[in-house]
Order: sequence, then C-alpha cells, then structure tokens
Amino acid sequence: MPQVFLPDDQITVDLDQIQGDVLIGLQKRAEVFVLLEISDPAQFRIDLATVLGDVTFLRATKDVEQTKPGPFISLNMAFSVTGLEKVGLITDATKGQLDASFVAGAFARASGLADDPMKWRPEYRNPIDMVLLVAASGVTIDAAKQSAMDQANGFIDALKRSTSVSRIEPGAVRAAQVGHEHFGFADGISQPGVLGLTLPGANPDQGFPGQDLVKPGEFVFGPYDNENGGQSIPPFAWMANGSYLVFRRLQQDVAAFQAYTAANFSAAGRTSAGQLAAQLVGRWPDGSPVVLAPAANDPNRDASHPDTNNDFNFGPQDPNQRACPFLAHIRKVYPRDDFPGESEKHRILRAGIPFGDDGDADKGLLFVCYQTSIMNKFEFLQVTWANNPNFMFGKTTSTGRAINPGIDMIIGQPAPRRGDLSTDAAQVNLPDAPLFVTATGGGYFFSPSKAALTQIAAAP
Ligand code: N7H
Repeated sequence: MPQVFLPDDQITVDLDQIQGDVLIGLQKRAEVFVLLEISDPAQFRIDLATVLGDVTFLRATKDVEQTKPGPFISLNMAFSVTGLEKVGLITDATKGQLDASFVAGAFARASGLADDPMKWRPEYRNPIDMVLLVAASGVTIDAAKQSAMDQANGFIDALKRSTSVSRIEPGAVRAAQVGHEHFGFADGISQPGVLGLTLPGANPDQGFPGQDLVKPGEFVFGPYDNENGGQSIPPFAWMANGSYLVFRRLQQDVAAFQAYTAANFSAAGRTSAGQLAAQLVGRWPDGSPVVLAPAANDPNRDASHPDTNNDFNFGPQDPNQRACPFLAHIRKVYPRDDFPGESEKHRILRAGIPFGDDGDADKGLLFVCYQTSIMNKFEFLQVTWANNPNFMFGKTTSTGRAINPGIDMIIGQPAPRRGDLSTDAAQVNLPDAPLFVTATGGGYFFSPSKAALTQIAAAP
C-alpha cells in the first residue's frame, strides 16, 4: 500500500537511526540477500567502516517513498546471534537476555514451526552471521535485477577480507504480474500503520480506513510505547532503534495449489477453483477482501484502492464464516475483531519479495518481517494461529454447532492439513491438502541502529 507520513516535526520515531527496511520497507523491484559468515572480526570492523555510509536509514527511505526520484539503491544489514557475538555486542554470558528464539537461531527453531529440517538447504543449517539486503528501484525489472546484483557484488568485495559468502538469494517482483506473489495474489496490501510515523486519516486511530495505527514499540526498540501498555526497552542500550528481522525462504508449489482448488471447489460448495483459492487466502487475486466480496472480486476494493481495500472487520460482519472462512490466511494471521485485545499484539511489518521465475520449479517468497519479539510475533503467528487447527477458538455455525476451523491452508504446516467450512446445519469439509508452502531456509537476525553499527565499526 502507498504510505502517507506525518510532517517531519511530528514524527516521533528516529528517522536517522532506524534502518529503512524496518518501519517503511526499502523500495524494491529487485532485492539481493547476501548471507555471510564473519571470518575475521577485527578486520570486519575496519571493512564495515567502508560501507557504513551506504546504509539506508528511514529518512532516505521516506524521502524516496514521497518523491520517487528514479533509480535508487538501498543497503540494509542485520546480524544473527553468532554475528553479534563475533562483533562483540554480546557474549555467551549476556546473550540469554535477548529473545530466546533469536538466541536459539532459526534452524534450531525450525522443527518447532513444523518445518521439515531436511528441506532446509545445507547452507542454512550452519550458522549464518549476518545478512546484507541490497535493493534496487526506479528502473525496469531487468535493470533492477542487474543493478541489485552488481551492487551486492560491490559490497561483497568491500567485505571480502573479513567475511565469506554462505549464500546469495536474488529476489524480484514478478514480470508477468508486478505486485503479485507466485499464487497470483496481490501482496503488500495490509500493513499496520505506525503511531508516530503514519499520517492518521479521518479516524485518528487509523491511517487508511481500517489500517489501525500500532504503537512503534511492537516493531522497534526504544523506549517506544508498545501495545501492552508499557514500553519496549531493550536489555542493552545498543539495541535502541533496532528490530528483529525474520527471514524465511518459502518455496511455493503453485501447481499443487491450483490442482487442489480445482479438485475440491465443487465438493466444498464453491462456484470455481478461483473462489475457493480466494477463500483460502481471504482476498481475491486483485486484493479485494472476500469478507466484503464473497461471490466475485470487487474492482472498487482491489490493491489500487487503499481507501477501501482494508476497511473491514470479521466478527459481527461474518460470525459464521459465510463469506470468509476462519482458516483463510488473512483471518488466521490477523483476526482483527475476532480476537479483540490480542490481534494488535501480534502484528508484524512484512517486507518480502518473490524469488524464482514463473517457469522455475524452485520459486516462492523471500519472506521478511520485523518485530521486537520473534517468539511473540512471527513464531506466534506461525505456530499458535496458522499451524493450529483449533484457532480461531469458540466459533460456531449459524445453527450453533462448534467449529474447529482447520489449518491455515497457505502457510500452515502440520498434517493433516484440512479444514471445516461449515456455515449451517450441513457439514462441509476441506480434505487433506499437500503442502503449498515449504520452508527451505531462513535466519533470525537483528537490524541495528546507525549508532550500533558505528559502535561495531569503531570498536578496537
Ligand atoms: Fe501472508 N498469499 O499469497 O497467500 N499473505 N503469505 N504470511 N500475510 C497476505 O494483505 C502469503 C506469510 C501475513 O493484515 C496476503 O498484503 C504467501 C507468513 C500477514 O490482513 C497474501 C506466503 C506470515 C498478512 C499472502 C505468506 C504471513 C498477510 C494478502 C508464503 C507470518 C496481513 C495481501 C509463501 C507468519 C494480514 C496483503 C492482514 C497477508 C500470501 C507467508 C503473515 C496474498 C503465499 C510466513 C500478517
């Protein structure tokens, strides 16, 4: 969605300290993720000093968002727990004060998310110390791919005396359907507004209609206010204006998704494979929400209409899943008023990009999200809501029969992947589905502030 900001003198998050991907998202038609191992920490501090001036912070990202000046390259970087140890920001004795999932590392946490660790590419099974995010915008997709890779190679070169490359992941928007992920659905529609950054609309608690403003401490350490009535104060001063970055390489099986919806729409009482697919996502491919447009997409609420495409709730509007199933991806991961008081505590800022060309077997989403707690945000959404067939709890059909909604068919992992679409007396089941999305790698990182990066670079 387009972003509209408060005037600079009313912005309360630190535009000069927070990296640009964190609260706004780097502008990107292509983005290269470079996963690095730090082989010589002392040399790394020297090398880091040579690229620090290239790191993009929020002020630049905001300016680019507002002025769209043409070709633009961004660089962000983040460190894993092993990386933070190598650069001396934490020690074995102090790391226990950080988010426990971050400390354990993404691969160690994979089986708890119901990933198959054997599907993880070998490079991701070894510790990765840091990631560079190199994004290119303002040019054609092919030019952006070239430019992001050229720039990434330049940064790899600048750091080559002190690091080695574990893996490079190139991502780009899809040429055939810009702004749509590989299943064909518009992405990047619903993001939380950020209090103190996003310009409120007619409703002072929202940006665009339906876009609730969330306290910045949910996404970045401050002290900034959070949704628990407190402040997100980090355990170490150098963590201020930083954020945890979750990276997941999610392979998508487009053929399996299409085959499943084609084989099952009729028995599920839907008019077409497209309608069932939209109901599994909770939006039509054009972005219009099925809760407001159950029978067919609504061009007046598509991805190009931020003023209408997010202006909905689930609870009173659709209490018996007549329009949008409880298992729909967007209803699982952001239940809105189905779960008042809880929904806003588990919001994330997403900043992913597709990988692979349409004809490739290996294609999917390089998923990225930012938060101040990996356990309470990304992992909570994946495990407690998406993977849990009983969530949303306490729902019934219009005849009062209890519903166990079933798994999030898009990202939910544990078998059996099935669901209950009943709305009234008739029982309507979705049969077992194969995996449509499989994690093939990932990393848990921390995106430090400018001050923290400078501290690393200056350290003896
Ligand atoms: Fe999801 N998809 O194409 O089906 N996602 N997602 N996601 N997702 C969303 O609102 C998708 C994944 C969230 O505020 C849309 O931008 C795919 C993970 C959240 O109403 C679509 C993959 C997690 C939202 C998709 C994937 C989330 C959201 C609607 C993997 C977290 C916002 C467009 C390959 C654990 C919900 C939009 C809201 C929206 C898809 C992954 C979370 C189309 C294909 C791993 C919070």
